[in-house]
Amino acid sequence: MKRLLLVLLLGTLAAGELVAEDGYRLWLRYDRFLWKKVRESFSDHLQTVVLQTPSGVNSEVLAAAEAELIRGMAGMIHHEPRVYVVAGEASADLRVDGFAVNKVTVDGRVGVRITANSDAGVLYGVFDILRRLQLRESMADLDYASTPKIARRVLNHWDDLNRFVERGYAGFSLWEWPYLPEIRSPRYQDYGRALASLGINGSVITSVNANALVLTPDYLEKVAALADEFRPWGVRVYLTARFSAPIEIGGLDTADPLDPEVRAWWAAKVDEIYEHVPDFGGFVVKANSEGQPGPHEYGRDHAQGANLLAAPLSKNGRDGIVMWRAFVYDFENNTDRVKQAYNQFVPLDGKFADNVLLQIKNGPLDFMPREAFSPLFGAMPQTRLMMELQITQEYLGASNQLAYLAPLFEEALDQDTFAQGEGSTIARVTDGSLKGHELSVIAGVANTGSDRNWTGHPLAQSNWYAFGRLAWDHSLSSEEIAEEWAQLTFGTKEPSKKETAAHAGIVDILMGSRETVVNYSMPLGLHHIMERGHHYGPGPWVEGGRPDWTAPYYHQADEAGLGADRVASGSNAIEQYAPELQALWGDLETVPDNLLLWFHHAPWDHEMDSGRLLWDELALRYQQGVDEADAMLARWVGLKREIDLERWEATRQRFVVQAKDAREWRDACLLYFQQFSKRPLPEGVEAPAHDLQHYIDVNRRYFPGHPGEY
Ligand code: BDP
Repeated sequence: MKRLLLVLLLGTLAAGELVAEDGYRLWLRYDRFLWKKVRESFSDHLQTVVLQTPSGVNSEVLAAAEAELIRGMAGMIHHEPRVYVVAGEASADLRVDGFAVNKVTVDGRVGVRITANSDAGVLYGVFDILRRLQLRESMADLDYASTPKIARRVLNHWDDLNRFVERGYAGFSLWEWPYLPEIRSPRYQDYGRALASLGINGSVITSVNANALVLTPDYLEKVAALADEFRPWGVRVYLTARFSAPIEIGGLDTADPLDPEVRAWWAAKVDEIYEHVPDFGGFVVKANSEGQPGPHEYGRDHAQGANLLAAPLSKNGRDGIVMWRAFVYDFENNTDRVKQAYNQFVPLDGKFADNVLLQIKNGPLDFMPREAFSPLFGAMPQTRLMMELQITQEYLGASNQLAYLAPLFEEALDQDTFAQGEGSTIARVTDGSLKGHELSVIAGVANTGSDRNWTGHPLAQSNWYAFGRLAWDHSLSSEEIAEEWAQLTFGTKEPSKKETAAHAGIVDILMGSRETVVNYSMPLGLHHIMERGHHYGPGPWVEGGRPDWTAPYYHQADEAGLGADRVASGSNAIEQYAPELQALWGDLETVPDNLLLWFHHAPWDHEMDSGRLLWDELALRYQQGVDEADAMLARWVGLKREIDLERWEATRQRFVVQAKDAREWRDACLLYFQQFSKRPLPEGVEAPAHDLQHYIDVNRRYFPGHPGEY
């Protein structure tokens, strides 16, 4: 009886820990370890912490580091170490933000020393130790160093000044513009802290579809307030620059980059920004793309446009940069859209100032579930190139569906361009090591918003986390990152066997999820067959208006076959890649299944690697996607007792939606393509629930992240 009571009591305690998690704390939960003995086994090794930087002065960044250290250790092991701030150089290998950790003994007290060449480096060292502690890694013999491979690791927020977030699926913008600069949400600190915990050191706080108003004096006061909030966390603020700002807010009648008055206007504007934000990071510019103004209006090219802004950003010892976006394609151009950026930019190689980077999306089209990489990464040897990834799930189910994106990011980073022989990966292009550039940048389009849990889907936090971890170290594997994240985000006070199994379950679910979305939405290299506008759900029939915003432009379905012809018989986009890749991808026999329909218009009876015909394979992939979505839901349901109720239920509901959406994709796409293939569904594929018209008639009207119709 006594034993039973004890079991019941322990059971209640354990269950109690599982309640009341709303996701706000992200991966920084710092819950106290349950057993005193375990706590002591850690605190014994952490009696002292020495923070060593060149200044040795307790700056606001070091104060944040120290406070975090205390918060984490007091939280987890109920112990406050003695903290010393001392002066001293670290090794040059650690560059600006890296840190080294080793054991020390001060006055007979054992502990650790974190050394870095900057205060931010120490801050990152603190977060690293706290992560290890959360993961219950031994603190006994710490002796390691970590240096980010990429110098600037930035989030891009597509946030408008009215707090609408373009392609945002987690509420409104975090920036409460109307209340700034005086009233400052406590969330700004939590945001900065989350970024610092990942080593993200920059935030572009305004949308690429820029509003010049943010550069007016009133708004610069507000920008300065946000910069002040983020500074203790080592996060610098960047803005988007609207190219026509000299006209819109400057009273000039031109924005011509070669006009002296325009140059003087930008120079004065940049001075004014630095008066407000002395560590301002620089600008992102979307020019001459999707209706945004740019240098082409004045017969000037992208380099002339970028250099106009680059000049004042590098004046007076400033280290501001311009991230000039390569996401450009013309309204009046009938060249295959995926070829256009390369055609526009390659002739400009060598013409950009040293503080300009070309910001290139991973693929040449637009953040599809899978794309071939942008050929620009293998071109332009004399230009600094950076990669832009999309963390928000514009084309992968918004925050209703799970698509753990680390495998996508990893695929993009590991892709070999062959620009300078084998091993010229995009990771090495982006981190500058291929061409020996010190200035390197990576950007991720944020998935954060005002939702209590930051990202809408509770598991979408993993994508923010994964971007940050890969930006710091692109050699980490997506699986390692998933394991860390699952433990940090769902671990309880005392990991049990059951809990470890639950985490393994979460990791499995995460790891398969991106490919699942590919399977039920755009398998085998299909792309851009989603609904118009909000981009959620199937739309292979979308026609009318600009051809390059329709679906048939990309899938080219006809009675002969399916897929975009991008070899010599078609647009020949393949010629923009290295010969090694042309040989591999240009041949219908050697192209991998997952890029088949990206490069080829393949006959319906084309024989696939599996031995099946294209049509059958396509149908079975769609079915596989549905089966996998069902399996994710079932697996998640099975984890109920191991996960706190709030996050479990919020996630479960989304998996139900995902399984339903997967069916809609499968049925809609197969019915649509069947009009061309005129073949029956192979065995194993469920019959569609409705006719094609039913799916065409679906009208979601309003969907988050897109203005929509009411
Ligand atoms: C597309 C989005 C659009 C963005 C554009 C961009 O649909 O909202 O403005 O990219 O990156 O993916 O500029």
